[in-house]
Amino acid sequence: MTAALTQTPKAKNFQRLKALGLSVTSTIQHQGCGSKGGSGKSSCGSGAGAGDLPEEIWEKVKNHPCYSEEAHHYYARMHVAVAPACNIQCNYCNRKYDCANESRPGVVSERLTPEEAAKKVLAVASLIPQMTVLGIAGPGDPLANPDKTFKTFELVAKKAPDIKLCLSTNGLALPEYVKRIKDFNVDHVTITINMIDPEVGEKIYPWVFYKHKRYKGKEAAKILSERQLEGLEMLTAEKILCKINSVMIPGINDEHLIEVNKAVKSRGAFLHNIMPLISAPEHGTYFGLTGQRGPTAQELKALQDKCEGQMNMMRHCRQCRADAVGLLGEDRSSEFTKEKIASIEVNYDMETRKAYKMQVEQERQMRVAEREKELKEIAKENSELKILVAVATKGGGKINEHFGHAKEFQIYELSTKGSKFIGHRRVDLYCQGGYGEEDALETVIRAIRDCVAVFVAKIGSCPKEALEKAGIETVDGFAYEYIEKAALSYFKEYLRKVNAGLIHPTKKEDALIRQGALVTLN
Ligand code: CLF
Ligand code: SF4
Repeated sequence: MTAALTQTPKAKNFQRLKALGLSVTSTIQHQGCGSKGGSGKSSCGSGAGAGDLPEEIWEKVKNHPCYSEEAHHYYARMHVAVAPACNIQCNYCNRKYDCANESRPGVVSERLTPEEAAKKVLAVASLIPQMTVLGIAGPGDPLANPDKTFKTFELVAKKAPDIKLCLSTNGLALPEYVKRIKDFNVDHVTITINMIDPEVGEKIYPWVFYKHKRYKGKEAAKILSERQLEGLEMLTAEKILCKINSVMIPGINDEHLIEVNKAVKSRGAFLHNIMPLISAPEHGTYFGLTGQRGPTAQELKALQDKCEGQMNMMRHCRQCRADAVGLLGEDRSSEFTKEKIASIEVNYDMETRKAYKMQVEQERQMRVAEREKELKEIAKENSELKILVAVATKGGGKINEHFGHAKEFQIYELSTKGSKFIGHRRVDLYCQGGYGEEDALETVIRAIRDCVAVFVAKIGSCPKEALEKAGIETVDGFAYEYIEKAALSYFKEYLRKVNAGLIHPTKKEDALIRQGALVTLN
C-alpha cells in the first residue's frame, strides 16, 4: 500500500495545498480585516457570522469577501472587464483613465471577450484557491453589455461551478434582466444608488440613455431612480441577495443617504455600502475638475453609524478596479494579463479548493474562540470610553505586517462592547528600498491621526518616534497574534491606566481618506 492510500482526507488536503506552496496564512498575501459579529456586534454589519444569520443566508455569504467582512480575511474575488459600454454618466467617473496603480471602479488595463474572461477565471482559480467569487463590474455597466456579461457567466458556470457569480450595476436596465439573472444563478447583485430624489440626482448624473433616447436633468434622475428601486424589489422578491453601494458626496447627497438607506432597507436590501467619493483633478472627472471634495474619515463614519441602526453596513469595501484580482485590498491583476494567462497551465482542481476552505473553517473557529475569551474579560469593565486603533496586517486576521511595508491600515473601534472594524486607510509605503521615506510618513500620520495606537509586527525607531510625537502609540508586543484578541487585551490595559489617572484621553484630530492611489496629499 502506498503512503498516499493510507493518508487521512485532512492529510491529503494539506498535501494538495503544500504542493501549490499554500496554506491559509501563506495564500493570504495582503490585507484583511475583522471577524464575525462577536459580542453581538464586534465588527461591521457585514461581519455577521454563522449564528447571526438564517442558515440559507449564511450559506450564501460565508465565502463572499464583500458580503461577509469575516470572509474577506480569507477569500478573494476577481473581476473580468467584459463590459465596456455604459448607459448613464456619473459625475465621478472617467473610464478613459487607465493606470495600473489606480484602484477605483471603472478603471481597467485590458478589456476581454467572454472567452478570454472565462479562461482568465480558470487560470486564476488554478493558482489562487481562495478565489471564490467572480464579479462583473465594468468598466462600464454589465447590463448595458448583457450578451457579453451573461455569456461570460455561462462559460464560467459550466467549467467552475463552485465559483459564485456576482454582478454590479447602476440599475437602469435592471428590471429587464432580473429573470436572466435568476436563470443564470447569479446570487449576489449590487446596485449603486446615490439618491432617491431627482433634485439630488441631477447634481450627480448629467444624463441617462434609456429606450433609445438621452434624458437630462431631473427627468434623467427620476427615470434612473425608479428603475433602480423597481429592480431592487424584483430581485429581493426572487430572494437574490442585494447590496446597495452609495457614493458619499459631501454637500450633495450626504444627509440624503439616510433617506436612501431607509428606502433600500424597506425594499429588502441585505447590505448598504456607503463609500467615500474618490475625486482628484488628475482623474479628469467632472467632480475632480470642479474641486468637489470627498468626505473626511469622521464624516464617513458618522454617516455609516447613523445608518447602522437601520440595516447592515459594509465598511470593508476597497473600491476595486473593474479588473481587480485577489483579496480585497490587494490587486494582483498585473499577474494575470492576457499575455501571462496564455502561458499559465490551467489545472482547476476542486479538491484543492475544498481543502483550502476546510483550513479556513478551522482557522475561523480558532479566531472566534480567542476573541470570545477576551470579550468576556472586557465585558466586566464599566466604561463608556471608545478609542480607535490602526492595525498593519497582510491578512488572516492577524497583526502580521511591518509598519514600513503596510499599504493600508485597518481601523478598529474599541469599547467594552468589543472591537468593531470601521474601515481602512490607504497610505504610501513608508519603506522604499530599505530606507524610510519622510513624506510617506506624513501621509501615514494624516491617515491614522484619529487613532490612539498603531499595532504592527515590527517598526523601526525613526517612525516610532515620529508617530509617538504625533500622539500615536506604537504597539509591537502583539506581533502575529489575532487582531481582535490583541486589541481588546490592549484596551483592557488602557482602561486600567485611565482609571489610575495615568492616561487622560483627549479628542483626536480627524483623519484624511486617501483620494486614490499614489496621490500625495497636500
Ligand atoms: Fe465584485 Fe462588487 Fe461582487 Fe464584490 S467588489 S462585483 S460585490 S465581487 Fe466589493 Fe470591490 Fe467594494 Fe465592490 S470591495 S468595490 S463591494
Ligand atoms: Fe461610470 Fe459606472 Fe457611472 Fe457608468 S455607472 S458612468 S461606468 S461609474
